[in-house]
Amino acid sequence: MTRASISASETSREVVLTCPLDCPDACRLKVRLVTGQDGVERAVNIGGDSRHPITRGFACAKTVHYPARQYHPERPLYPLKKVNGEFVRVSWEQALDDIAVRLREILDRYGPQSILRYNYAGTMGLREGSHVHAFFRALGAPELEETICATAGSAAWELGYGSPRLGVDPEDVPHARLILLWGINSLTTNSHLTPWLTQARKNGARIVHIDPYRNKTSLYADWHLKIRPGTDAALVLGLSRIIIASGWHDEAYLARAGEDFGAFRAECEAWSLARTSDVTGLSESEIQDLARALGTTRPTYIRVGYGMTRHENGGSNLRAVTLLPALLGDWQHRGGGCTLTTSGAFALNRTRLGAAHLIESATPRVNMNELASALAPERGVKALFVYNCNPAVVAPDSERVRAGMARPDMLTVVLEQAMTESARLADFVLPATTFLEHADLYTSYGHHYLSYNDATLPPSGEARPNSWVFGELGRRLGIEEPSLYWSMDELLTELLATEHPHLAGITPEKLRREGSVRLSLPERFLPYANGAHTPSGKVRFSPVPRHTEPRAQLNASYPLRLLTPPAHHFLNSTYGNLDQLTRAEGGEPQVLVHPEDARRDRVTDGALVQVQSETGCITRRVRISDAVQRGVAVLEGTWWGLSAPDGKSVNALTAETLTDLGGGSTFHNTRVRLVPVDPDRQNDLPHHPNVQP
Ligand SMILES: Nc1nc2c(c(=O)[nH]1)N[C@H]1C(S)=C(S)[C@@H](COP(=O)(O)OP(=O)(O)OC[C@H]3O[C@@H](n4cnc5c(=O)[nH]c(N)nc54)[C@H](O)[C@@H]3O)O[C@H]1N2
Ligand SMILES: Nc1nc2c(c(=O)[nH]1)N[C@H]1C(S)=C(S)[C@@H](COP(=O)(O)OP(=O)(O)OC[C@H]3O[C@@H](n4cnc5c(=O)[nH]c(N)nc54)[C@H](O)[C@@H]3O)O[C@H]1N2
Ligand code: SF4
Ligand SMILES: [Mo]
Repeated sequence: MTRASISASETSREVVLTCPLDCPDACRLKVRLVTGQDGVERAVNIGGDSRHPITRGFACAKTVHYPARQYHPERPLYPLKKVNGEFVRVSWEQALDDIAVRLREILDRYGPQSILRYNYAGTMGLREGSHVHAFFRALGAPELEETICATAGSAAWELGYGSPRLGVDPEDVPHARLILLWGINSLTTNSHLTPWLTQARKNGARIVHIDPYRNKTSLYADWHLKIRPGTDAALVLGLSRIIIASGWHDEAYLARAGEDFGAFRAECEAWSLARTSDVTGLSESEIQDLARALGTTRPTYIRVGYGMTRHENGGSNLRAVTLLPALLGDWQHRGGGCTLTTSGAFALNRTRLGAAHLIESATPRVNMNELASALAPERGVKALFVYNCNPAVVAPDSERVRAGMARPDMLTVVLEQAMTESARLADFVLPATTFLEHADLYTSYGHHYLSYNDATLPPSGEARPNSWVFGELGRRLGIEEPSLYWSMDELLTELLATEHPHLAGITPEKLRREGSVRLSLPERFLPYANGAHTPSGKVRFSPVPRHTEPRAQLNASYPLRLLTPPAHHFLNSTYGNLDQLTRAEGGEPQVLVHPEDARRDRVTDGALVQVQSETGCITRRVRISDAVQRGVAVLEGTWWGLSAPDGKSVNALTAETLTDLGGGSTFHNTRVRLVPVDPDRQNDLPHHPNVQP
């Protein structure tokens, strides 16, 4: 239904709500709601709020399609129970009673360590995303270490700067005169930074993109440096050697606010221009030009992404980059410095969020990147609860994850808004409400506005918020922990119960009234102008970041490094079931290969190939392109396996290998080879309904 087709008997209104998705922008969305002749109100149109300083009137290419997701014909609207391999509709009473009985048996026989939650940031809402963990913590279930995305970056940042992790205010970016977009495809993954970058460029800034392949951000930037994957620390050390030798570093800042700079300076000595060029794949003149630009342009703003951390040594690589603004003193200038995340500025009182106060040092822990192994029968997990997450697609070693979820002796419960491949593997699918249907509080990791959404639409079908489901299960199991049953109001009051200056004047009433409220930051927010939050109060250069080659080196058997970065039209696997968005991404997942690699491996443009790694094998169509460099293949997007020729996720190839810091994921670490699929055998591949003809 479009606006023009609203007839006289229909009424419409507009609300402004925060986008709940895992994206730094946390946009304020203008949602047009129309009440049809059937009396049911529906969201028909989504755009950006023009009054919001960050959203600036546009939603991204993905979320304008949210109504199609909300009303997707396959959205689960009733509880489903798998009986003899088929889903049958059951009542909530029956689903919850059955699950509670099974849980009681499992608890009595195997104890709480046999019950695992698996969740991530399908919603960024603090209630439906984080607070619901209270159920598992009250049971004493294992703690899930939420490492799939950000912990390598967090650990790297905290080594240098301590906690909380603070970043440059995006609204200050127009003051920068040199901008490095380093290991981030920001036009895709942080699109509401773009207007600030463009403003800076109008003010005279030069924009550089440092990324192994050419994507939207490289085309937007003034200069693209096609760095070899996993070599960012080498580049930083090589640049720093030139900067220090030229006297471009800020000695006064380093003396006042730096710790152990001498050790860093000594490490740089080993990085001659020739060696840096050899390791990074950049030319000597590229490195020299970048060093000069960095050394002589103040303020310099560096936007780093989590992307570059997804390598074996990704923590050290990111850490090296984040030290540059301390070397150059950029933190003292408005618009200068580095942003990994702005999330640390949201100084909420999180002590009892998700009943975190119940976690004990003896509580067993499961690193979420190691789900495939955690679900092996001998590990003793008997019940798996998945919410806000799609592990059958997004977790490493996804074929083994799928096998674990499907174990006949495993109770697998999936709370979902979409009939994902994870949901299809479940014993129970519990229909979840969307952000249009439940209230929540949202922080951001790309700006400094805290926002609140009311529940706007009634739930579709019998969908229920995650918080309702875990409250109902808690009652059935006799859980007495009060925080599990908190209302939105109670949680809001708790989270805002702090004297922290960033939250001064922010009350539940103000949030309700205004929807989105800027944190009470100082007029000039220069978080590390005088040091950091380490024990010494200084930016720590030791342990010195070093360059290390990955253990899994390329060789004749595995000549390509596979990168699997985000797609422009999906948000992780969210939106991967909408035809209009899979079409915009080319209809099916494709592997980008450099012409010379294609020639060597005898693969042709448009042909199907097997992509083989040490973990698994998938079938994909080849796109030959010089957007990638030699020795690197790129598969954009965590597509639904259902959209691929073989039904598998790209993560059938990726391994549980953890990063050097923070136990993070290594999605860009995989070495692969390509094996052409015999054209005569291409028709033998199983047919999958999502593949576009
Ligand atoms: N459209 C869209 N937006 C998204 C997402 C999405 O799926 N789609 N996902 C959201 C989520 S969950 C996150 S965590 C964020 C960030 O999501 P990330 O996956 O961290 O993506 P980026 O930060 O953009 O970084 C990806 C870029 O890093 C590059 N890269 C890979 N290895 C290296 C390396 O060794 N060195 C350097 N310099 N670069 C490297 C890749 O080529 C790619 O261009 O984006 C969020 N926004
Ligand atoms: N190969 C490869 N794999 C990757 C990445 C990569 O770059 N390459 N990126 C990684 C990164 S950075 C991340 S963050 C993870 C993300 O992985 P996930 O956190 O799994 O993110 P999504 O794939 O978007 O799936 C989120 C699911 O949550 C559901 N959901 C949303 N809101 C709610 C709600 O309120 N209630 C319930 N019950 N469900 C809800 C959505 O319908 C959706 O199916 O993937 C990782 N996987
Ligand atoms: S996904 Fe990101 S860019 Fe798109 S509307 Fe949501 S917050 Fe904004
Ligand atoms: Mo992420």
